[in-house]
Amino acid sequence: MKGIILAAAFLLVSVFAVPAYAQHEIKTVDGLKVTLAITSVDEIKKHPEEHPEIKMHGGPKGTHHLLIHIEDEKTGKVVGDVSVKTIVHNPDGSRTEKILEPMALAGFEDYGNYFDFKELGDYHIEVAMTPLKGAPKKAFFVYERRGEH
Ligand SMILES: [Cu+2]
Repeated sequence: MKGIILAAAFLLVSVFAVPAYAQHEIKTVDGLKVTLAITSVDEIKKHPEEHPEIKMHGGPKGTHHLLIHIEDEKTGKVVGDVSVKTIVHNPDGSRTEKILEPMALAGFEDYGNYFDFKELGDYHIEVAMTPLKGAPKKAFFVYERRGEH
């Protein structure tokens, strides 16, 4: 799989709650537009007022907060009734599987959890999505951890 560098996002907080400091990337799969956003816990702690993540999932566990936002490709409607599981293939070859918890941010249903991305290197992230109706879908991302955040 070819890696894509997730560009640091200098966008303002947009219609959904991807934090300004998050690295993010969008993939479209089977009619769903899937956004992955990763924010370091250090950044979250520096800007707690901008980051509702600080109170999520029982507080920051791990080094990074991972958020998935799903929209219908055609209508642009937020899809909030999906079971989302993430399988992370870490740079050292180990795997981390976690259920992403629904998180209501700014009135939208997103999905997230904390992960340990301690090592520099490539994290191959499989996002397995099971909609209430319809077939399960998978989106693949590569998070290239190169520096401090
Ligand atoms: Cu969260």
